[in-house]
Amino acid sequence: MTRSPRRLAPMVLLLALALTACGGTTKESAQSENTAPPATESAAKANPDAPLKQGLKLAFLPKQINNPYETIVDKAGIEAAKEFAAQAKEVGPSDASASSQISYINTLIQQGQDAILIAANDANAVCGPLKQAMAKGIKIVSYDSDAAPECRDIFINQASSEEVGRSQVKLLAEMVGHKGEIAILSATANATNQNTWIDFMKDELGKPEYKDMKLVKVAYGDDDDQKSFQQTQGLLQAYPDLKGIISPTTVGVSAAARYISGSKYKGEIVLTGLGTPNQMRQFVKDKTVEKFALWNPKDLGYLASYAAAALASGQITGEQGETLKAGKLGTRTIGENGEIILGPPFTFDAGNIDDFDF
Ligand code: RAM
Repeated sequence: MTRSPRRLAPMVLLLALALTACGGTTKESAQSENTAPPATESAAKANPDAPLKQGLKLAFLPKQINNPYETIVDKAGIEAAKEFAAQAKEVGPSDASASSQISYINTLIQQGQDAILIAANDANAVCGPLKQAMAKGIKIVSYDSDAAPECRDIFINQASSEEVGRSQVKLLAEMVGHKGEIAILSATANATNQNTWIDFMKDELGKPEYKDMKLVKVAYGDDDDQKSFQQTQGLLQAYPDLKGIISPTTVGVSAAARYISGSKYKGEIVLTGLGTPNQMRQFVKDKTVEKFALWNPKDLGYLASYAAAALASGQITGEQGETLKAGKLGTRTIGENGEIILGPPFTFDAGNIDDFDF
């Protein structure tokens, strides 16, 4: 890889620090509103000099296992765990639902994992079981899609949620000439990450420069390839004047591209979103898609793995201001609400897509 989104990391770190400096609700204050914080958490004190424990058991619980994006993230996290002699694995459902994740959390508690890393399908529905895990001393790292802050120790966010939401609108607006009806094809209706991004998209669309753009529909493909394909077809039939679609999910944007590339809408409708270069390459080459964005999913898994180990070893507790030593990614500071931001979204197009292989 010659041009990596990772190179932009220092900028994001600055952004994260700037956001931190703005203040707001800290994880500590969020927890104090909770009537029953886990006893293990309130007593914990960070010891930055503690060595990483050997033989830690880490379990990645993605939104669903048959999502190529989640596979890249988790595989990289499992690889990273070898650097500190931990045993890491991935378990999870084949559908992106919170109820399916709950039974996995219960099993992981019984197995006595040292940390559970979860991409939550619903911020609140997984909260009860996660709290039970925390009460047993299991560290909880949310990554990709956050759980409610009181149900995890730290959230490894792939990019600033605000930056993702606003930049997706800007990208589409440039390509449709700031005019016309647009739609969003999302993942599941309860996905924390997509819903946060969509809120920022709506806020961005409220600015005067987008007065001639109208969001007509938010559709949900549930991060299921077939459903996302059908939802794309449905959107184009229901809204004949539609000019653009944003699909902020790798599953959705690739399914939408596949539908459009084989339809009469190719060349008529602008599609952008968040996709992996390997899934989107053919649709950029055949000119179905001009530009889309993402970050480095391997780094997300890597950073989450180090965060889990640092928590389980007592180096950090997840409080704002603590620093995480994250191997080749260097040192990261925990921002407000117990969040670490990986890096900014990166835009892929025909000129750079062949530089990437993930
Ligand atoms: C899909 C999932 C994931 C999201 C990416 C961009 O793979 O919905 O949560 O972060 O897209």
